[in-house]
Amino acid sequence: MRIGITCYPTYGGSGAIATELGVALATRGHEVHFITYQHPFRLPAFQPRVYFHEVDVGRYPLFEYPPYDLALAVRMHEVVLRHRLDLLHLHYAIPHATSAWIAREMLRETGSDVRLITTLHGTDITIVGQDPSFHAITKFSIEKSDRLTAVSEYLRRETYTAFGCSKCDVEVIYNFIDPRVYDRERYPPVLRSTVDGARPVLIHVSNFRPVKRVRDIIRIFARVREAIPSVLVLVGDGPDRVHAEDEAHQLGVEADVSFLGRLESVAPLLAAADLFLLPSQTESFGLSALEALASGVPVVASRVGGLPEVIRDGETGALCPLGDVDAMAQAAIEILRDRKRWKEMSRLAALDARERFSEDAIVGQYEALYNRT
Ligand code: GMT
Repeated sequence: MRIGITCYPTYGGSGAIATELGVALATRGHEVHFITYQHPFRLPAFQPRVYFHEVDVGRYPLFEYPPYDLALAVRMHEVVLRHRLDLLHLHYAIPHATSAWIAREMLRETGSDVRLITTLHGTDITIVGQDPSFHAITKFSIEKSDRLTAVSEYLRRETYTAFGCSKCDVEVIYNFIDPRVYDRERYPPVLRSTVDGARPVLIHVSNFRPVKRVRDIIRIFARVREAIPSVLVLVGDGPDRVHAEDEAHQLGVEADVSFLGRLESVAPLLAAADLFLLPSQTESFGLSALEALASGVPVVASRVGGLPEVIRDGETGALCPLGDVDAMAQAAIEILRDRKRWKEMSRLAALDARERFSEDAIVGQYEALYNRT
């Protein structure tokens, strides 16, 4: 098949999964065309059958807000025609599903067509899509898609609740990991040699948006550190990084907190970590948690959104009430203190991630969906 994929190319779960799906589809013989404004951050430099088409919005002094949605629609229209694409797979509804609908209307004017599949990832439904400025266009655009998928049961339910979508048939296709990449045994202990090798390593990876509650991460760590000498490694960057830095300073734990910034490959770091923290306000799936579990790292998280579908409470990690820093710290201490229990959790986490979220099985589900569309 010839498949167009549009996603946010920047640091984040939806762009990561869209890119990995595209690469996996190309490995299976499909031709894949990424259409977006930047080279997706997880796209390797060269991959047979993978192409990248950059969307250029241009600049004109009249535009305070250059119309990216329209430039994207025009590029989609052009790429579909030139490369005879069978379908466009849109990751994150806004504005991708809307631009794709415009492109398809343009194609239909001249007797061509393309099928549209939209994958809902999270805040496109739970936050941005519910903003009055975007609600009507989100509902319209998802209803115009030929197929809709959501990355968790939770997100599927939220879609019906938020949009009352009588015309939508939302299918759940979970996010996935490549078990060869997220493998504890595979990497040399780089992280261990930079932090004090004997202390447990707590880790968090995200885009540091308010939804991640990064201050809570520092507060949890400060409590854990009082009970167990340990270190915290933070990977990623975003608007709330500065708040996390302030909190670390105020709580006097900054010497044991490392801010590594954005990194392309997190698997080697996860392989050296002991515990992943994800106290998010909401999380439709939590791809970073899945990557940690697959790497044998138990996850302590808030019991919100789709996280209970990914983390098995008491078996592969712990789920605590939202904002309950004390409960999360206590859960972390209990897991880290008992090495035998940690080992069992680590083993189960890697096993469960492979059994339920392996790339092969999930990419097969997308292929089956494409064939039905
Ligand atoms: O929705 C967002 O704010 C960002 C989005 C992204 O692009 O990273 O994250 C969402 O999609 C991920 C991939 O499906 C999920 O793992 C995240 O849980 C989800 N984020 C939220 O629901 C906050």
